[in-house]
Amino acid sequence: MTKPVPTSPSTIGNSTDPDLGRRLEHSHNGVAHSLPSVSQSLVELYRETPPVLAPDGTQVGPFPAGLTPADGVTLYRWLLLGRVFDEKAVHLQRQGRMGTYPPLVGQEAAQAGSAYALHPEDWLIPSYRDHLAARMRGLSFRYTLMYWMGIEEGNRIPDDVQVFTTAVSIGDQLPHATGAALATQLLHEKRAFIVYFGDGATSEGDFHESLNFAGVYRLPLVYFCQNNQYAISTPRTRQTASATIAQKAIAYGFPGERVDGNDVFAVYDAVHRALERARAGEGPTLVEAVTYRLGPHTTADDPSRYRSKDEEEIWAKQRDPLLRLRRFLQSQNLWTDEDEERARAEAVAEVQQEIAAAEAAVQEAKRHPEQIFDHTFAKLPLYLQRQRQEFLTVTRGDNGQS
Ligand SMILES: Cc1ncc(C[n+]2csc(CCOP(=O)(O)OP(=O)(O)O)c2C)c(N)n1
Ligand SMILES: [Mg+2]
Repeated sequence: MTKPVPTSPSTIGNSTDPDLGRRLEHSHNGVAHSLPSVSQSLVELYRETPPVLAPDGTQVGPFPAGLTPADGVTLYRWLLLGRVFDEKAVHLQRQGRMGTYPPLVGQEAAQAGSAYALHPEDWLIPSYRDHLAARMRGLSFRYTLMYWMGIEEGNRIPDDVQVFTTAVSIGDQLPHATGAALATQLLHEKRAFIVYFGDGATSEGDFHESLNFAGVYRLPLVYFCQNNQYAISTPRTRQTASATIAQKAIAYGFPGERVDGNDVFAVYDAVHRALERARAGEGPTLVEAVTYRLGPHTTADDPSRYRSKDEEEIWAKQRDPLLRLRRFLQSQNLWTDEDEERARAEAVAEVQQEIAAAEAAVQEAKRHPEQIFDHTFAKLPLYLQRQRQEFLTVTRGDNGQS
């Protein structure tokens, strides 16, 4: 099913470097010694997932075990829901009804293919762009909207939803995932965790500490990197000199797999196998889903300042994950224009209902900007007391005695 793909053999595995042994001998003060041999074939830890759908929707590989073309219909509905939500959320922000918002457009297949592989007992640990994945795990969009509308109720996840809170601080969620997976292991529970993060997060110390620990303790954890080519304006090529992100797993002693993140079936395949490994006690896996952020980093960003229209068009017109899956389904007579219309209308209805619920919650919460001064310190430091006073004077014209 998968083939080992050597990236740079002479630097990865000593088995592929015939000179290495000779160079290591006599390396210290002329005293002959040799290193213990590496038992694991390092190159075999790296995989590329075989594609299932070509960008034009043609099937080029077998379906992953357990999936049928009919699953494609369910998955397509999810992809469409994600896109409709995204469109509406951006409009809300543009209308001044939401502070800021990080769009997921372009990453629907990566999120849906991975979340679809989870079992009910598994946990999903998101970053801040994983609205569709979280929704698939039962987190209503109203929570995502409340969060970005600025009320903390958005991060109060219902007890029956196995999704962690939104993590905006880059990489923070990775050690959390490690800890949660360790707890599950200590409790002998049969469940897996999947943690979502971006290409930029792989430069954080948290990423390396988390992977190192998980590798040593063989934790039931899937690291799911959506490599969307950018960390705000920093392109992937400036993020790391590694040829791939998946290969970083080799350093921590567990498999890394690179998959076309816009091929929803291939993503499912890679994540499904990684979760099975985790549940079977075989340890973590790093999955790199290669995708593209079609929108801005957030609604406060202007991508035209750091990337070309030509580049965007290639991904939008030739590699759109929705178009790819829809073309496939249509070629199988599994999807019609009427299906599309109906599914879109259903998605719009759901999202509108969620927007209404979120806006009602914001009204009810009766938050005021000065409350940002209230919950960090037991006793507000003098300089913040002054800022609060100044804020109240400017915005309300009162003396701040309230
Ligand atoms: C610790 C930390 N440093 C910097 C930031 C500012 N910041 C917000 S998003 C972002 C880029 C993250 O890129 P990536 O991990 O690729 O995720 P993406 O936004 O592409 O999904 C940065 C640097 C932050 N939120 N947290
Ligand atoms: Mg990124």
